[in-house]
Amino acid sequence: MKITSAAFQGSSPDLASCPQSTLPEFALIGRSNVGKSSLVNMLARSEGLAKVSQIPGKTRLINFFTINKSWNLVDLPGYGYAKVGKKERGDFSDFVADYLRNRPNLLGTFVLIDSRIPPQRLDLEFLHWMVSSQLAFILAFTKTDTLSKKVLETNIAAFLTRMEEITEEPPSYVLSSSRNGHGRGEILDLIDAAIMEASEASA
Ligand SMILES: Nc1nc2c(ncn2[C@@H]2O[C@H](COP(=O)(O)OP(=O)(O)OP(=O)(O)O)[C@@H](O)[C@H]2O)c(=O)[nH]1
Ligand SMILES: [Mg+2]
Repeated sequence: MKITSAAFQGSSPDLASCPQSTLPEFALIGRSNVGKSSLVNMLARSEGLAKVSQIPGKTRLINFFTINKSWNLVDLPGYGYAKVGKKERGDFSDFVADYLRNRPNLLGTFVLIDSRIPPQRLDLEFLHWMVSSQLAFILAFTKTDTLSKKVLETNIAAFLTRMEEITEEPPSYVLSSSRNGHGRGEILDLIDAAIMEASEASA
């Protein structure tokens, strides 16, 4: 898929105030700092479209971007944002749960996982919630530019092994780097295929 336009549509603090849209929508979720906003910019090839920060907890609202005037990409606030001095927030916001469960035009969700580190309890808890909520997802292992192929393979295998505790079905996954564009074509192809499939199903 060629990206010809990418436009910020607005930010919403809850599901009720999300822009009404019938366009197919794809959301990015994952722990704070995992690289959601960077991935929006990488996919759109538009630096600065979504705000990126080294400080976790940058994205606090549901941010909407319309790509090629034909589908939406949604940058969600991360979970596990730890405020200094406060207990780590394991639970993610109710409004994000509400969005994921009830947004009518949401077609796909990418759950971003930091490929550099061992499986994290917060990610596994979140994925457990996704599975028990019967929400489909694709895993996207981020920041692959920082690792050798061997370490990357080991880390992904470790994560997939832990996923077996959550679901019998092996999850679909992609590898990505916002630094070098790794995975961009594959993610856009998945989005393209999901849009095609949905339009055929509704025809
Ligand atoms: N090396 C490397 N760094 C990355 C990559 N993607 C993001 N980063 C860095 O990781 C940090 C967090 O990136 P963001 O895109 O803001 O992460 P986020 O998931 O949107 O974070 P919150 O909005 O806080 O939930 C920034 O310093 C980015 O430059 C990547 O693919 N490779
Ligand atoms: Mg962000």
